[in-house]
Amino acid sequence: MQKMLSLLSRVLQGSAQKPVTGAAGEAARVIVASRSYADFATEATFDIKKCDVHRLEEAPPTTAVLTREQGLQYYRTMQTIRRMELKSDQLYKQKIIRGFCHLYDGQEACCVGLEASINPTDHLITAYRAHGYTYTRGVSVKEILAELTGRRGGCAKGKGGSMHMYAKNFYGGNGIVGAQVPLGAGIALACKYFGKNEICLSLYGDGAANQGQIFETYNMAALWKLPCIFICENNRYGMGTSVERAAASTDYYKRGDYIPGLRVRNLLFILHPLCFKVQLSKFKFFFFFYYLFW
Ligand SMILES: Cc1ncc(C[n+]2csc(CCOP(=O)(O)OP(=O)(O)O)c2C)c(N)n1
Ligand SMILES: [Mg+2]
Repeated sequence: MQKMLSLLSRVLQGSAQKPVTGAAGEAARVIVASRSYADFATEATFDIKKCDVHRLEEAPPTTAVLTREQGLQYYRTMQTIRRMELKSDQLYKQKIIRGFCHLYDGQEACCVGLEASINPTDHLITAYRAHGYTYTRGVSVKEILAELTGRRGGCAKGKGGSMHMYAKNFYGGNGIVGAQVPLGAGIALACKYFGKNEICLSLYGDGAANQGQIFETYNMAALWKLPCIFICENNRYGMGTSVERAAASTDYYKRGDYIPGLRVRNLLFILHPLCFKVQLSKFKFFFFFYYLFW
């Protein structure tokens, strides 16, 4: 990856300059090739689009500082997931992956940002588009691909496939749309019951957001003050039906009513762990995020 980045930077440098031929050109190429990471800035500040809030007094900060290490780590993780998903796509079409194969390409920033914002001891449960979270929760690409191709070395011994992957503090991979949301509240209840200072992230798609069990869960989570964060990953479609055709209100971040909510439009925000950490320590309970992907 480092080689790739330095190559990219060389390419960009080269294309920004006029082509130089002969000995001068050769010297220029040597100079460009000798650029190293040390030449780059150690951190960068990003502007973040203001988030819409519901029942929150203040919105998260509108700027974020990202160090080079953070940036490279996030980029590398997102690239790995993208490549893994594109390969899986190909393997599925070649019928080497059989059964289901629900890809996560395009939504990588979500799982990478969320993982950067929580502790490994925190808990996470998601719907059936689980490959990205399986990776960010610590399972190797090899084990994920082995699982997808039904091999013994897979993270569920090859018996779970695309929808049923698990890892430490990661509860899948759930094929029944919406069913993981109450399960997530149950995990949060266990955290509270055992007096652990941990939280559970409970993810679902826009296609699940109109289900009754989700509203029952909001109610119980708010009533019992569970350390649960509900996250609606809105990619605007559920089985090809657009959110406008499926939902009377697409303001998913307000759905919890008594639960504070936040609408996140800028994916760079997700790539900034500090924003989340500040927010988490401040509000802790019933956080409700909303992501958009376009
Ligand atoms: C209870 C239930 N009903 C229907 C389905 C069939 N189904 C599979 S995926 C899907 C749409 C899910 O959309 P969304 O939650 O937005 O997830 P996305 O595919 O966009 O990630 C449906 C209805 C199911 N798996 N479970
Ligand atoms: Mg969707």
